[in-house]
Amino acid sequence: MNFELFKNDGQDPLQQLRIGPGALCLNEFLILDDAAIISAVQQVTAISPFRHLITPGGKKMSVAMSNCGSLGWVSDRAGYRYQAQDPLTNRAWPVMPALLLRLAQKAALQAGYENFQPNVCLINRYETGARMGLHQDRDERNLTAPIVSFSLGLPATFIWGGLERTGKTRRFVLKHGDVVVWGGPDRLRFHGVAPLKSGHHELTGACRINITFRQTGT
Ligand code: MD6
Ligand code: FE
Repeated sequence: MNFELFKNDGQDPLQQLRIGPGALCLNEFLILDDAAIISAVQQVTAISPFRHLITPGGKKMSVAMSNCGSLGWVSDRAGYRYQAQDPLTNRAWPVMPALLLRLAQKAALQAGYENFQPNVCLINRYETGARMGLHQDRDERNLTAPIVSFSLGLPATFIWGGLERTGKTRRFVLKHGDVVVWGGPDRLRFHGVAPLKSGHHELTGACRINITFRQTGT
């Protein structure tokens, strides 16, 4: 598969990179709202702080996570799941900021997914060396809805695999302001993130923030 880079049209300077039949990377889609997004993330993590979850196998994840929305993704010795309460605070996750919801819906629509109603917003913070191993996102009940993924701060190398763990992988860089939307035939692709290289970004400092929006039941 070749990644096809094309311009939207003469009026819209947005670059779009098609990475699969159901997957599109919208370059710099968030650039005008970047500072407001980071401040929305700070409002969420003031209530539900970033923490390093433990995998079912007992390892501490290198990526720090938080959530907002009616459900949040968590991991511990008992497994991966979505739950309505933050296990750190024993309270509901913070409400999803309206700006984040609006931008996620706009990106989904741009990629051809109508009526995206995310109720989960998982926020990942990568510091130098943090990585995410090859995985599928299959803890969601509703696999017909796409996932919308925002990248902010330091760039990261995204590893984009096939429908089987052993499939061929490709790599591309996700930069500040980029959005990836994927669903349909690409929804269960294996993917991961290579260890973050050290650097400094004027908005996020030494880290990368990734925000994924999902629509799921419990
Ligand atoms: C990341 N993203 O970009 C990790 N999963 O830091 C994911 O694991 C991911 O970007 C499902 C859909 C989109 C994603
Ligand atoms: Fe994922």
